[in-house]
Amino acid sequence: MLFREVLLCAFGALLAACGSSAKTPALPVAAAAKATATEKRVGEISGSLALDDGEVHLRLSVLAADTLRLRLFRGPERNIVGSFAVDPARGAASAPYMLEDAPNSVTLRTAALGVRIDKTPPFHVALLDERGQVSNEQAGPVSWQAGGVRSSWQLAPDARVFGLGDKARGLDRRGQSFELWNTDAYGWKPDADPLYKSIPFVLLLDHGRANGLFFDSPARAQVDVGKTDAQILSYSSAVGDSLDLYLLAGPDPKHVVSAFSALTGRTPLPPRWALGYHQSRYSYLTEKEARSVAARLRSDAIPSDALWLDIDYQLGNAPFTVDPQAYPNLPGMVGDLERAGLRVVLITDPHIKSYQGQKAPSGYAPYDTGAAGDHFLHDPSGGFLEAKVWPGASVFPEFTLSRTRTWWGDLYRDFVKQGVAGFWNDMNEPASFDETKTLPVAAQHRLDDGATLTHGFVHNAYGSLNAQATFEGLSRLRPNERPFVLTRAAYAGTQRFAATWTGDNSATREHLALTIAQLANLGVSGYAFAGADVGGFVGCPDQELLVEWTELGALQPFFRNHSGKDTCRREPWVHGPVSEARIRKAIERRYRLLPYLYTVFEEASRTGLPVLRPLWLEYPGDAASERNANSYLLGADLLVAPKLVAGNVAYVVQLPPSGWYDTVSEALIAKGGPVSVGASNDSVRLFARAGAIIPKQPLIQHTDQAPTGALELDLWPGEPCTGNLYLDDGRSLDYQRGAFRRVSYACRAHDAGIDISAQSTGPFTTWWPSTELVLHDVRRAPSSVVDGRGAALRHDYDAKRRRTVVHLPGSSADWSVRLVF
Ligand code: MIG
Repeated sequence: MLFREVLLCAFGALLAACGSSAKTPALPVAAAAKATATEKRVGEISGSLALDDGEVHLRLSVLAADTLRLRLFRGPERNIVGSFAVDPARGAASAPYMLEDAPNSVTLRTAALGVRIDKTPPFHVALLDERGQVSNEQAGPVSWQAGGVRSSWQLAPDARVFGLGDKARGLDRRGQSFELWNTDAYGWKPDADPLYKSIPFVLLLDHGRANGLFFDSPARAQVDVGKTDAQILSYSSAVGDSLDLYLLAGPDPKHVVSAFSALTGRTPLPPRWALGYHQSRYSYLTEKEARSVAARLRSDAIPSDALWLDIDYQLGNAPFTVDPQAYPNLPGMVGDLERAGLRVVLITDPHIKSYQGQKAPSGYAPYDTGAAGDHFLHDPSGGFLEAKVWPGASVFPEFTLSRTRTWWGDLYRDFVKQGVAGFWNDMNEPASFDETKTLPVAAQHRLDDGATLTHGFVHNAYGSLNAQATFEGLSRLRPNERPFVLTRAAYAGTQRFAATWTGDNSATREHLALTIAQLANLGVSGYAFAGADVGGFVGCPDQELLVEWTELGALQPFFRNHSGKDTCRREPWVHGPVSEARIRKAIERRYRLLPYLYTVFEEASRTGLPVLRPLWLEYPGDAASERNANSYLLGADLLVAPKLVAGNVAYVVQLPPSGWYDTVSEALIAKGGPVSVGASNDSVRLFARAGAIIPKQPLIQHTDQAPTGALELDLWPGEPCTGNLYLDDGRSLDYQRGAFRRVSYACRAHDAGIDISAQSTGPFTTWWPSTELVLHDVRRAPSSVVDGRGAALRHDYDAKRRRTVVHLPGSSADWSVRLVF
């Protein structure tokens, strides 16, 4: 649907046009494969390599040097199912490749990976790495079972498997089997499955070398990661008789992540306010209550950017309505809160209250216009399919139709006019109160081209299409603003449209710890903007858990305190001033780090590297990092190591094998490894990469406030010594037309001292009146500190903390400094 088959370099043009790229390594000379009249043939059909045996057909296409698409299907080639995941914006790509046609096999290789396929059925496939060596191969032929397909791959003895979105149970997926079937999993336990999202992508990491497999189908499927047979990873889907598999190149795991996110799209740069602290609850029942929470956030000086309204602001829980008794002046409240620097985010579930073919008595546009425009999913009789959800009997938008997505997006017009800043797409698995918790699998969804697909096939993409409709609607309604959408259900590629969270978790330590594995795996599965309900949705966090969850949540990409109905309150102040002070401090730490965090988000939007990174992504091949589910990296330069267990106790952190600074003691741990963190009044210890230059800002209460004071640069000595800062207006799309500034920092030690420099590109105006350069681990006071023109700079040396602070006057982002000792 969204995907066009790419045109490849024609074989004839291979050596001339395609093979001329300087990047193409010398490969065995290709002999163009020739189609024969026999039953089995090797040839090129519309740009793909094709193998057919009358019953089973194989198609291989090169999408990029690091991305091959392998399709196997039975019967005639049908074109109905495009991809619900692949980013259409990536365009029709191609890459140079070489083909070797041997008597029994055909080998296709790009600069980054390849495949060798047996010419005889069942067309055994081996995956080759950039050197042409087998990196993985099918563990058996693709098999066709009752209306479905099964594909199995070998698992090397030491291979670890990551990805699959936010599936629970831990970091490494090996030894587990997962069901891909988006489900409303209220109160899910740490070993629960399935959950709300299905991202059929796995990254295999074997002794530091990685490759990736993406099984592109939204149908219900099972991914068995060495559970049934320790040496086999299998994907089996019970619906759909074709396999659509993307092979992604390593060998660096970052490369796999980047290739997968190039294919399915990157998390766009969020509006800056969305990186702030979000306060939510199911529900702030009245306008009075919502206003008083907002007022308290400000009067208690809790930095915050958004207040969320859950389903009780609506009339009878019907999406796009407002209960005039509960919220007599929602637009007024939105305006008042915005003036106080708090955005309002509203929930808008996908189900639409049904009036069973009648006009809603007092008019309910979502139903009336949806029914008139035939925008709801049909039941077999041709009427609208109904299921019970929060508003009672409800109908479900046909998000598979582009005209319905447009209609849906337009439903946001009034809220957008009133200044509502963001929207929350909950319940979009889709959830229903039916026994199956969703819609009948036999229901037929309509597609733009007139074809239909069963709900059983489309199911896992429904929430993604809902998020897409919302995102695209907001983009039309506020053309030059970055939309903010939160979705609960997701499929591969949903990161292009929305942030996400892990649904109805619980207020337990186990759930707190699990946020790391979940968000890390979501990150490598394309999802950079993700979080978990701070405090846990179900149950009641005690004072210690709420404080410590806030301390950790403040260092995760999406940071929202949210709680279930009838659970105890968990706004920052509920446990009294001592715990509120710690919560405030945790939130303040995030706000001071916003320049760094925003820079990491910008990197994610460009490269697909996640904001929250498992240690192995930066340190592949380090066995301890591959196992470490208790710490993670925020960007490449900060390592977040929470205590996790209850009690004010010491704990051990396993640092990856490079130099790290404990940012509290400022001690250097030169080679990484285990390090003990003593008991303290802070459950999270931050370590900085030796060689990092980390930008920070003075405290603000919300992101519309310009920081007053110096830009602070924390310099932790080491090699290589680098840092980045990205700036723009934080809200518009002007940065796509050049309105940004990117600063690169570097430092270099030499015999006499150290040189530090900042170089920027782009016109965006800096906000700071001066820069404060904080050099850590400086053993004695410098004898001189001068700028690039040789003028002396003011500096202070703190012998006790071994710090030198250099003051650079002015707002410039380009300078150099020399310290001589
Ligand atoms: O069936 O809107 O996960 O965050 O507060 C419950 C009410 C529906 C589930 C979401 C939760 C939200 C709640 N929703």
